[in-house]
Amino acid sequence: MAFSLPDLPYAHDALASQGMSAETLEFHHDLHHNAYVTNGNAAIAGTEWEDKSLEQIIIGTYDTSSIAQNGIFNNLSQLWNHNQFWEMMSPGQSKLPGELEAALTESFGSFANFKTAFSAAGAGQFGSGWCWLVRNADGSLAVTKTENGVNPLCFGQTALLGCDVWEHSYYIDFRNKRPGYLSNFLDNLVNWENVASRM
Ligand code: MN3
Repeated sequence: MAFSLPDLPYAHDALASQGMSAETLEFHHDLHHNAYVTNGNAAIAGTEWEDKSLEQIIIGTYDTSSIAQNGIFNNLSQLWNHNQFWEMMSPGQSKLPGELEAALTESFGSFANFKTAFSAAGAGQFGSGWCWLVRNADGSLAVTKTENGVNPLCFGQTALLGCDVWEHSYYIDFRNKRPGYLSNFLDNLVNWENVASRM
């Protein structure tokens, strides 16, 4: 079964007043995300992975011995990552649910400390990748960063929040200012109710 490109959960210009332009979403969703769909489907055609779920393919093809990974993993992990990413943002200011604020305060000392740690992870990822808020198998929360398309599924973690720090995610709106993109993401774009729903 071939994978398909999900529609954005909002209009292309819905986040423009919050720092993510229609042009960014046209490139990022319609071109970059779509390329992962096309290339991922081509990579699994005729292989043992053809009828597997996205999650099974990601976990099954992740190579712990290689930073470069392989074409199946790279494209389909990025497909999954972007499927999550659009859902993790929302038009309009999102309210931080009390249960999530309490969990973040317990794990990081305060909501502000969590944001500092998350931004530092994203800014500190050398080259392309992602930063994450994850829930570990033991229930604890952590901030992590991963290279290229690697994601929390590879480590048995649940992705609560992820931010794409590939240049294609911020170069149109923030040029080379990745830290500014990250702080804007946390302050204006995150759908905190979606994050809480993943707990
Ligand atoms: Mn991307």
